[in-house]
Amino acid sequence: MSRSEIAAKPFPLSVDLARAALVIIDMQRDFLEPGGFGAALGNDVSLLMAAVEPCRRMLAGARAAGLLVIHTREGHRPDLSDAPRAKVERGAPEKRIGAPGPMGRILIRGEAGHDIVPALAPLPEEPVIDKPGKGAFYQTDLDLMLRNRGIETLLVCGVTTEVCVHTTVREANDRGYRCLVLADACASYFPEFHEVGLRMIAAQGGIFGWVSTTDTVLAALAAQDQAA
Ligand code: TIU
Repeated sequence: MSRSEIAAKPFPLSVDLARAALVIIDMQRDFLEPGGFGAALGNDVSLLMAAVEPCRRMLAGARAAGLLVIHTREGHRPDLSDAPRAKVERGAPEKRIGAPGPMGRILIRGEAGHDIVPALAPLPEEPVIDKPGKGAFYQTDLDLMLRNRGIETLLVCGVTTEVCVHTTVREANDRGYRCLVLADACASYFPEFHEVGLRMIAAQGGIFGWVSTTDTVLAALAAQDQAA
């Protein structure tokens, strides 16, 4: 497979698509749907729904091009043994991790709210990384999985831009992966944090990575398909 030049900020990124993976961060019902954790924290969850369609298009394009697709979910064991007290003991007790909510216990594995939204449901062969933290590398086997596949570049999308997407991109950058963040396929409860979060990634010559769009990356994937 040949290399593709993908237009991005702060400069075009040359990507070997055979060594690229799509990583979709935490597109879970708890964050996106009314009644979940995000809503319990007082957020307007409709802001996050804007990322679903771009993620769906990116997912379809990545699948068609044969890219490795990895999904992540933030959540904890039902006994909360993997949840630091410092993370759990925040906010009103009835809205904390593990508390009962309309979609089951908030951010608990196996509960309906912990699931990925139906539009982005993983296929059986697509790895799902269950992570106890904001970053997808912390206490998971993501790095091992990527190295076993020879992955060099991560196409990253999901929610929220400045929390789990940012933390994951920073972790990946320190581990030597090139991260291309798909701006329109990420979202935040705070539009200004989304904007500034993306600017922070591409600033200083791409201090954490590159920022592009779903359409730009889909066009690169399609061009590569035609060349093949
Ligand atoms: N996935 C993720 O970003 N987890 C969060 O808790 N995000 C918030 O913005 N709260």
